[in-house]
Amino acid sequence: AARAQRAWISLNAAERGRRLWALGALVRREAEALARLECANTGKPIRDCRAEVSRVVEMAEYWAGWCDKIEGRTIPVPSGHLVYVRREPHGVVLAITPWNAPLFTCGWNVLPALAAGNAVVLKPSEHTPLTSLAFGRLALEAGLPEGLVQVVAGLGATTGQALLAAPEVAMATFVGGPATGARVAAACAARTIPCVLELGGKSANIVFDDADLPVAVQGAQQAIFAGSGQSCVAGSRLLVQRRLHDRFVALLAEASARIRLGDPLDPATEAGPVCTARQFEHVGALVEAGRAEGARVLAAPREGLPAGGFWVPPTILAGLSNGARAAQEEIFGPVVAAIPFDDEAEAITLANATGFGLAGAVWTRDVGRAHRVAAAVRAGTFWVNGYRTIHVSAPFGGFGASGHGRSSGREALDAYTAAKAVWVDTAENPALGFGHRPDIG
Ligand code: TXE
Repeated sequence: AARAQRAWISLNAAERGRRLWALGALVRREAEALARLECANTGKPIRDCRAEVSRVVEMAEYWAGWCDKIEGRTIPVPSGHLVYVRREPHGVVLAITPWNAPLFTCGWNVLPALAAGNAVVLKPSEHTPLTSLAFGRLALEAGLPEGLVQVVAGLGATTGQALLAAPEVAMATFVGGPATGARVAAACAARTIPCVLELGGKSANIVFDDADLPVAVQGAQQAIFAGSGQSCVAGSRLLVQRRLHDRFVALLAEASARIRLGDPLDPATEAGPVCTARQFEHVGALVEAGRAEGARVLAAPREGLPAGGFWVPPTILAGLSNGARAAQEEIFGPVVAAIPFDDEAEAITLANATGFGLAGAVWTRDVGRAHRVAAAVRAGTFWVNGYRTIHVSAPFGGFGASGHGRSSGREALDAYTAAKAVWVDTAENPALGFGHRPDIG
């Protein structure tokens, strides 16, 4: 990887861009095969897999465009030196990705690192490595130097940790759960290398009683039940103004019962099973914790589901307090905690009463309130009258336990490069020797 990175950076920037663009074109050419592979490996509905593959093409095109636009700047220092800043790639970046959106997170993390001039070693989740391995082959076919993108499949505690300890790895990016994120950060700290962490969330989806009701109900459904809730930005805490709360929960339960669960390969399927046995048990345990803490459990009927499989019907935990375990821990399944609030101040307090800070949303027709709430909620992404839209061109990342650093948009280039200041002495008679220049700090 280190050798390939030197070959990569010695190409001119426009050529690097052309090759990333070519990689995107190959992903487009293989889109259907990649989508089917992703579907088989994750159990995600094929229509979601198709959409995610097309987002990876979009990422490749976006980052291809950045390759020849990573510019420096000059700084008017008092000593009269010419000081310019170069953005240097770190060298070899290690990307560790999760199972919930394997190819999407592969593109999301690998492509900006390459655009910034790095090589990438990718360690996909042991549960879902297949599309990442296919992506590695496409990278070769696109003309990226051999070794520039390396996909190392294996377990996190062994392969992941070994890669984190490799002296060539100069930076790491991680997407996954908070406990693993802390381990990755500790391994990076031990080697004093930087890392970008994208961890979980317990995002607040706040509905005021002046919201457009049918649209907000549909939005709340999308927010938590899309991808069977296995989404880092899932709107897993539904805060509803008290006057509207019971009606909203009833409408949401009714709408959720109509979500088509079934064979992920069927194009009509809207939600699949959860991905792994472990996740299935985790979701079940948290629903039970919610019940034990007094939640009214509203689950869509299970009839008609294929036999076997880790099926969890869309589930609402109503009447929980915000401090309950099921309202605080990331469930990462199709389970939402519905919590009432009285006024704007309380909505903001509840939204921020979590260690996480990944995303959130507000539904209201009051434009002033929308902006006030957007400013007050501690989250890396916030939606007004919408949910779930993210794009490679906008910064994405978290506050607090949701991680740090930004993995998309131009902000990602700061993470994937380090600034180097070059000082050029332009004085006519530069004083030589130690301590002769009072103007130098
Ligand atoms: O993910 P892990 P898990 C949350 C979700 C879930 C919980 C645990 O709530 O229930 O995390 O999921 C690698 N050193 N999210 O256990 O462990 C691992 O091989 C280095 C939210 O499946 O975080 C995989 O490639 N690497 C999240 C990656 O880390 C290690 C997405 C993620 O696995 C490692 C996934 C170690 N010691 C889970 N241990 C989101 N918010 O998007 C594991 N890995």
